[in-house]
Amino acid sequence: MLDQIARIADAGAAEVAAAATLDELRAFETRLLGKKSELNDLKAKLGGLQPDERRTVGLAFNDARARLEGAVESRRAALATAHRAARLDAERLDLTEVVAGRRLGHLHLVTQALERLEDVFVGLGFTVAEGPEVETDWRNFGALNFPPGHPARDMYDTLYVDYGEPGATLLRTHTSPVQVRVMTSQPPPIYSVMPGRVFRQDTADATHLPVFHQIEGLVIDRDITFAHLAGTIDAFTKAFFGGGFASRLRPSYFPFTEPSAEFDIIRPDGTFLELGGCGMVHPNVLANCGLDPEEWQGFAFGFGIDRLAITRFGVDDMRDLITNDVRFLRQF
Ligand code: FA5
Repeated sequence: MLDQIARIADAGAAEVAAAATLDELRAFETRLLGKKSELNDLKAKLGGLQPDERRTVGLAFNDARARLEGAVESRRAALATAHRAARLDAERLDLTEVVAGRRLGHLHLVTQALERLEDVFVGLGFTVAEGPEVETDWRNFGALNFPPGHPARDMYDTLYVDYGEPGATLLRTHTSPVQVRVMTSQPPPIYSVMPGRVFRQDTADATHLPVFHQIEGLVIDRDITFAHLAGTIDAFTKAFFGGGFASRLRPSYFPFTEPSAEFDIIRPDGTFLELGGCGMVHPNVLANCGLDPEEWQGFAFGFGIDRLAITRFGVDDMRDLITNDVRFLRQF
């Protein structure tokens, strides 16, 4: 009987290892380990053996069963992995595939603008940092010198997230909370840009989207002045748009910068486009982030990437960026 059990186990294990599909494996499993299996038939004969013999054969029987079960499990895992890999391969969609000499896909124009912005700022000596899209009220507003109830909060039509205390968690309305993350996680000097997606309850129109992109810049070092800010914005404008473009700053107000300015780019034909806000980092913000305003100064800026992308690519209506019309997207 022992020989018979060993033979069943050897033959069964070989069969299982050769199973070509999951269905075939399931059939082998039923035949080898199911109620009507050869092993089960043998088991029924155990009762007729002497007690000593019964123990030895019983152990051999259990070993054979365990061996076959192990073989089935490992073959099942191998077939499942292969099946998954084959499926992924079959479903793979190559967006860069070239059909009849033309690419099928390419980066969205906002992504193209974002990557180019990062390149320009890395070329100017900045590092790139990122933060999450769901933020605390503290980083989005509080640390940036917007106390609760401050009227400047109304400028940002905020979308709150139902998490924790009411009003404590939100979808970030600008990339400025990443400034707070950077200042509280690394010592100055800091020269960073922070691109990302931001959210406001704005109605979509030709120049607004409810979900759009900004890039934030932050410099914290000793003896930083407004002249460094103006020089950086101008260097950026020329590097990004070309030598024929210039920049200009107009007085403005943000709670987290003092003084604050809006900055415009001036096109070679003399027309201008408002791009974003900037200013010297407010001493309260430095203190909120654990930095001594007597020792460290800095500037920050933040501007809209979607607005910059439509200008650069000559698009009239910002809503075209999100309608996913391939006839539009193909042009860029
Ligand atoms: C801010 O968001 C400030 N955090 C900018 C800043 C950073 C100031 C650092 C000082 C220091 P504002 O709300 O103005 O500011 O938005 C900045 C830019 O984002 C705008 O100039 C515009 O280019 C873009 N923007 C704002 N709202 C929208 C929108 N709904 N759709 C597309 N772009 C938008």
